[in-house]
Amino acid sequence: MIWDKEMETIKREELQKIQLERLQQTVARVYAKVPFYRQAFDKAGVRPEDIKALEDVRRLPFTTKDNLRDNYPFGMFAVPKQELVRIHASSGTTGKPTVVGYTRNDLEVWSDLVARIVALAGGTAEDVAQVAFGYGLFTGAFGLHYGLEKIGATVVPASTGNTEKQIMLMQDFGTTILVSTPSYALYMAEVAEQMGINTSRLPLRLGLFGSEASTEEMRREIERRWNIIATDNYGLSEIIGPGVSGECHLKQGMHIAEDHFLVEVIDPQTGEPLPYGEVGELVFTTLTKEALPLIRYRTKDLSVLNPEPCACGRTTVRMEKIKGRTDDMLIIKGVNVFPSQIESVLMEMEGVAPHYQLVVTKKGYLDELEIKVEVKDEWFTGRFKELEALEHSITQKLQSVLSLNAKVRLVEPRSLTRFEGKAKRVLDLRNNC
Ligand code: DLL
Repeated sequence: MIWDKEMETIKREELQKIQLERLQQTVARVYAKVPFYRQAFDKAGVRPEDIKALEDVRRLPFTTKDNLRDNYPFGMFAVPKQELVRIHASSGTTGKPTVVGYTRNDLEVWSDLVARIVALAGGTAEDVAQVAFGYGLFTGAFGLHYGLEKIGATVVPASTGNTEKQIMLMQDFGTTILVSTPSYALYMAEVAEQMGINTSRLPLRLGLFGSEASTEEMRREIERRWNIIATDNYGLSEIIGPGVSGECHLKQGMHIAEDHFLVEVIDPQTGEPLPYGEVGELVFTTLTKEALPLIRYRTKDLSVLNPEPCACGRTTVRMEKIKGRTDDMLIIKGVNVFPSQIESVLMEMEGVAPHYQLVVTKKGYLDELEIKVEVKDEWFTGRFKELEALEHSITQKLQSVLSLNAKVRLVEPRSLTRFEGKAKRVLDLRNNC
């Protein structure tokens, strides 16, 4: 089912007309209501009337997370506080979080966009959906919650943690959709297996996974462990939360809600726009947000856009799975590498469990990388020679595929930390060295 057929299958020229109209309105509104934008536009020498075509968006300055932080908590909002009906925040690892707000209309739009994501993946009113994202300031749980309700699914707001209980609820309530991060889905499968449950006998059929990067190899592993279809969806608090884009059942890229978000891909170094098909940083301009409209927000997420209409019938631009973040890239002995590339290599190796940790240290001026990899139960026989050979072949493979010179260390099954929310697989000790 296509949730909003008119918009999701719209002709490009018609879409662009709507986008331009909405862009002009947004630019005029932020110029009038948000002092930060008035100053930034004045400094860039651009006025709302200058936006005559969609390409003119390039004349506008970028917005960054730092801009939001500097205007903490409500300085970037375009409506008075009494018009806000919800506040969320994205968990900054250090310092103040990034605060985002919603008017009543923003919440309506948000739940509608998440309903699109659910329908895209194949969710229906018949489904029982267990939301295993943390309820709280994080946008994931509430975002999915209201979209699933809107479509008519039965929502189980399980939140994260208490994994054995999650599995019990899944069995007893007949959960058909699991909503979580990919890493938590994997951990849940492991716990279910330890509880002696045959996961393929459960009614679970579909995963709506997002909020963190995961590779195709990881998807296959989750699909195999749960015997489900695992779909990816993407979003970020600043733009709206989940609901920015999501995969359809064909799993050929995430359809972007372009009637609400204007997307660009830029060269992260120069800020120059890149054509379709090239990897770069995603930049979004909100087209309908009332409380927190953002102009050319730099996501730091790297992806590729594909404008080809999809076999599912939708015409919206698709973005490939996120390849990494500009601030995620490791430079190990002169070789640039993203954690996702390492994950892809590891997951292809026999004997390796889908749990790993990347430990980055500094020796002199050079960064060094140690990769801790869990061995599968059946491989952990204690025969030293075999383990040594496995370690060697992983090292070789990383060397040949990624030219990466890293130290591989095999560790016992179930010895690495498991994650209930976003996985933290990189341990950066460079400042401690
Ligand atoms: O993670 C929103 C969300 C919740 C999306 C639930 C999907 C499902 P933030 O906490 O603000 O918002 O984190 C946003 O998470 O810039 C990406 O780096 C990363 N991210 C989100 N979805 C994906 C995905 C939510 N599908 C940041 N693949 C973004 C890769 C993702 N990375």
